[in-house]
Amino acid sequence: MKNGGVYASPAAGGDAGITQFSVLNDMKIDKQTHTRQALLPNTDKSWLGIMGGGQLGRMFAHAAQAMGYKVAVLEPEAGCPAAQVANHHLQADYTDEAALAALSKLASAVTTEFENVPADSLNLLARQGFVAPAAGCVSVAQDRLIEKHFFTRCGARTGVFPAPHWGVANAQDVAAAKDDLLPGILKTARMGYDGKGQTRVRNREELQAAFAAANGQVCVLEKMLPLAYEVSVLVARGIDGEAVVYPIAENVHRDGILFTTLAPSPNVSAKVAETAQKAALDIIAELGYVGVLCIEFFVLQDGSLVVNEMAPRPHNSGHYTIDACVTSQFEQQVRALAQLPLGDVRQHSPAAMLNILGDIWYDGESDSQREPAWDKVLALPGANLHLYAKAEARRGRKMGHITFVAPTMAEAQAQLAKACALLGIPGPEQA
Ligand code: AIR
Repeated sequence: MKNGGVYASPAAGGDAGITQFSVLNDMKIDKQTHTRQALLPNTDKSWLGIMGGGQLGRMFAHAAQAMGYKVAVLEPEAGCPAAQVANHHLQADYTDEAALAALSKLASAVTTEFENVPADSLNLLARQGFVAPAAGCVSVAQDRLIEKHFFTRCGARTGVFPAPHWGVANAQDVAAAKDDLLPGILKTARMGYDGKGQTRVRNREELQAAFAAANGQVCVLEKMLPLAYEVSVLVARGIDGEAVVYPIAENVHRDGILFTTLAPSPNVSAKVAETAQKAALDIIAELGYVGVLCIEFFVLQDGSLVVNEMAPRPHNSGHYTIDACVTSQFEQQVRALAQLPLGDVRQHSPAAMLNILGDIWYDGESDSQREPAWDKVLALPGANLHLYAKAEARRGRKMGHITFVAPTMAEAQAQLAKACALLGIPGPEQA
């Protein structure tokens, strides 16, 4: 997540764990709580708009169309995954005012599938129609420093805090970072997802080098914590303040990219699950957020919870909801956007989701490409294949996912392991 931004000058001092940027104290969130004015499907006006044309937009469009809505996508890339299925594609930059006006004219309500869509564009759209999540909410999630400040503020209520951290905007900030924050991870505050813009730093020299490599971008140094595992909580809130929370999911990353999600989390204790779900509900209410929000937490080796980051949209770790829950995260987003009652979040089967990255199109180190053996994967019991139809399979690029549903988690995990073997992906035990 997170993109190019504006900060006031850093105030002197500040504790590690609380950012030192004075602008953050001026953060205002315009809470949305109104009575519902449902946009019903199946009429001439039943158009929903999406900013961004990737896989999340594509799966949103599938859900919206299944319910009788038409979908318009604003995205600069021709033939992108969402445009291939949308009813209309406005091929333009996210800041193109004529395209934004055209989107407003067509769609009664607009959402975003990519947090790097400029908040100004969402604000512009909000002058003409309903936008969810609102620009103010998206901008909190676009910037790691603002986000951490917000989480720290919520901590009084949730009892869950972010990792100790320090904002780094210049050489003085590098020098002033407390030793206790090292070893740490230096992350660019804005622009970056799937591990992009993150560097591990063991000491101050490495911190200096990593900050220099960030080319003047504002960064945040986070203390490295003794993690046991990572979980995420998907929540959704309607415009009337009604909120729902999905079962807690457990995530494994490889090279900064989500590898697998198991839901419900096999490791989490009932107490930790309840704390995380309650924190997620507190956070979404505090934001006055409308739509689907995903919040990632670390569970530390001592069992305590740390809030990591949030995504103001459906999330990769929530893809299992398509095949394993009564209401998928994408249908939930449609419902929130159309101001309909939220759907049942009940999970009817344990689920194990495997991400499919572009790497498996390549034969070893060579540049030649081939289509993976989907027929073999689909012969596995409980396999649900989702491919995003991206024009180019690049190494490390998310091309699809497979969700295995089964009567037990152990069976779902066993099928996932077999799929890894068939596709030439090192399995869950071969980290
Ligand atoms: N996305 C949004 N934030 C994080 C991710 N992964 C999804 C969105 C976006 C797409 O990834 O759907 O449009 C971009 O994928 P790519 O492979 O083109 O970088």
